Amino acid sequence: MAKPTLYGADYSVYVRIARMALEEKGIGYELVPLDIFAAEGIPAWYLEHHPFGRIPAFEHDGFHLFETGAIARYVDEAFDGPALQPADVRGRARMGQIIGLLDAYGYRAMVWDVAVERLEKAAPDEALIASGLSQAETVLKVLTSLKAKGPWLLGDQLTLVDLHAAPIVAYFLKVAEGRDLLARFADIPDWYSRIAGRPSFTRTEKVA
Ligand SMILES: N[C@@H](CCC(=O)N[C@@H](CS)C(=O)NCC(=O)O)C(=O)O
Repeated sequence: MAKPTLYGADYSVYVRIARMALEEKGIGYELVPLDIFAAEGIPAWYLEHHPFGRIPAFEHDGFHLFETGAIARYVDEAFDGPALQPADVRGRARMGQIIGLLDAYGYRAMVWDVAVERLEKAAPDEALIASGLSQAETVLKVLTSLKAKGPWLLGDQLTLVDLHAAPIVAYFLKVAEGRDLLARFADIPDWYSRIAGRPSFTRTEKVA
């Protein structure tokens, strides 16, 4: 089968989620660099791949996709390798629920409102950070309550949920407020250490 292509940058949380899925499946892929924040703007050709101008976008054998959740599911189903989705209906429903809540309530609060605001701004907006932390606390509470018994978020099987959550949490942990908050949730730090030890995680770390 032809090698898939992923368009994106190594600093991106969502690109990393897609890359982790490819790595866990053991699939060779080409990462075409696309800096969404480049001073010269988003190249016009890229809008053919992603009309909303986000990263990543994906292509395999003439099949084009964007939206990381869809890319990761395609990668799991189109290629050989360990299954990254639960076999049972309720497990898959839980997977969809957690990925959905991370996208809707976790990413912006944890990555942008807390981590990027604290790390990148000369005069961080403390009210934004506080509201981001409050939302992050709810996300972590819910993750803790939905986490199944076992090493991974859905139990004994490593799934796309772990791969979706890890890059978001990793970004949040770049700042002290993120580390302090996470430490208050018994199971999640252990889960994080486990996923952070996977080659799919270390191989997709941003090179400084
Ligand atoms: N819903 C999209 C979100 C992708 C996304 O927001 N990517 C970020 C990088 S991590 C991005 O492209 N940001 C550019 C921007 O916000 O303009 C997905 O699931 O792929």
